[in-house]
Amino acid sequence: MIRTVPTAPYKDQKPGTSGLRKKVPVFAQENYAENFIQSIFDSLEGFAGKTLVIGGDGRYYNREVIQKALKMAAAAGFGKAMVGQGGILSTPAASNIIRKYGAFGGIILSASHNPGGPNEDFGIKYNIGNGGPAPEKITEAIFERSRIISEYKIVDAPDVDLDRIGSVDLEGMTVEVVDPVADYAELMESLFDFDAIRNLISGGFRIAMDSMGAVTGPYAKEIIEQRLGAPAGSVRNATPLPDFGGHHPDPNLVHAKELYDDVMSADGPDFGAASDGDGDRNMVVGKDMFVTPSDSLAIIAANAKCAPGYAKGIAGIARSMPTSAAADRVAEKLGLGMYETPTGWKYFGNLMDAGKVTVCGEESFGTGSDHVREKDGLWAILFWLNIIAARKEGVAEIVRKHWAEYGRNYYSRHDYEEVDTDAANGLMDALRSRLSSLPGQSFGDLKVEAADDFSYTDPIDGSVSTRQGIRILFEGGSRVIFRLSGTGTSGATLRVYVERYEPDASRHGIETQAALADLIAVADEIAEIKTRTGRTGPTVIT
Ligand code: VG1
Ligand code: CO
Repeated sequence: MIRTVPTAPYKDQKPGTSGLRKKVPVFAQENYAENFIQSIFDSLEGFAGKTLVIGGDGRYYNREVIQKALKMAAAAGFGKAMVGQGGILSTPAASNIIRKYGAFGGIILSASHNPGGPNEDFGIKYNIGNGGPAPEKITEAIFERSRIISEYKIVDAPDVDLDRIGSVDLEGMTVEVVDPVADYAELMESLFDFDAIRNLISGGFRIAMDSMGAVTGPYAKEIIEQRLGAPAGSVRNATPLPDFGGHHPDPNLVHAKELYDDVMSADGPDFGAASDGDGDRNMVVGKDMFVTPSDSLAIIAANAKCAPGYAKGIAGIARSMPTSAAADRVAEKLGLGMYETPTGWKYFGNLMDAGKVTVCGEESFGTGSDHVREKDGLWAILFWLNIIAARKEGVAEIVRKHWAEYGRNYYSRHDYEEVDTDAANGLMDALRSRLSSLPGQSFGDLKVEAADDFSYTDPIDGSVSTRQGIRILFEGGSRVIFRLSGTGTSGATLRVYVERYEPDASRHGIETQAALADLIAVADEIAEIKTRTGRTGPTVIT
């Protein structure tokens, strides 16, 4: 039986870079999740009788919201819902299931790399039929709807057993509980040379994969340990936990430091990898070498033909604006199209659908391709293993040779987290007001060539996204970029992205922060970071 429940709107349900993210106590307010889910359905058309995919990263509150979403999907008229067993679907696996089974769309419950638990973060995101994050015009419509919503519909029924694989009826809608791993593992096997990777591993190459107590655990165990034959225990923190075991499931040098230290130790593994809460990010480290995500994109693109799924070559490359230009040099050399988009995976979807690009990446530990429409952590890790197996070289050798051939883009991101919101907005406004006067000015040896607030016109549908980050471009290709995060849940996070291009191979061994020191100082001088935020330094450096 369908019940119509009166509700009052919440004013703060504006989706950010990747869906709606709030603390659990905010989501647990009366009708909060229901309002947002109904606002999603009210913003869509033509889904009667069609399939909706539902799954999440297993964090605290995942199962509760899945039950709500299932009962509301049934009331809204979906014909079928496919949900991962235990409520689990990594973000790339959900994207794959939407595409493979021709679903109308999907709801992914995740706050990605943010911590989980009763007082930590939760999130809801809608993905469209191509498997990718909803474009801005849909997220805008959802937000507009959430501001005036007055009722939602839900079926009265007992909870669905999420742990038993198979189909059940939910008041006229079929709910199919599916194995979350099988389709994804099959897809990976179709793209990469598993025989070559198996040989690499049986030859003694040691892998350590840290799933950080988050969603990739079961995926990595099946693929890396079962199908590729790595010894049991190669995948660490492999059980998805509601609080990620207290970890901050963000694969970077700060939060995956244990793994990094292990790989760097004398008798440590040859290859280290980690993924985030919902499985779309990756970190790759080798002996004596941390691979920056920007370099990773460039190296994957340059070596794509090593992998059977990309043997014919790639169509083009896209990167988010703050991501380093390392990939641009590969595109130039290979004669490929190169696209620069705003931050967030949703901007890559149209380019991939139109066949303009095959691989995409972001500096925030995100890499992926048109095999799905999300970034994909394990995909990137497997791509690296495939390249290592094909080239018979280690991570450090591959990276150094890449720099020697293309030059090195020194790169670092400095985050100032939980800054006072007014101070952060004031800093950005002040920068904006100086944009026209900066070109021509010199700061030490650095002369500003151009400065703007990045704006993007989608080449496929013509949609325009403005105010996507302040860019200060210096002569010679160095740059500093300022943006405010759109995924945080308290205060504001200022991100400062710093990059310098160094063509000279004899200067490729400098420590990154030292290589960028003058740019970092200029960033502070121009944006008045210390004085405006009251911070003496960043909270996280990646
Ligand atoms: C951050 C990253 C961005 C990424 C987004 C979602 O956004 O910078 O590159 O696409 O997170 O990643 P922001 O607005 O906080 O800078 V995930 O792994 O949360 O889906
Ligand atoms: Co993520």
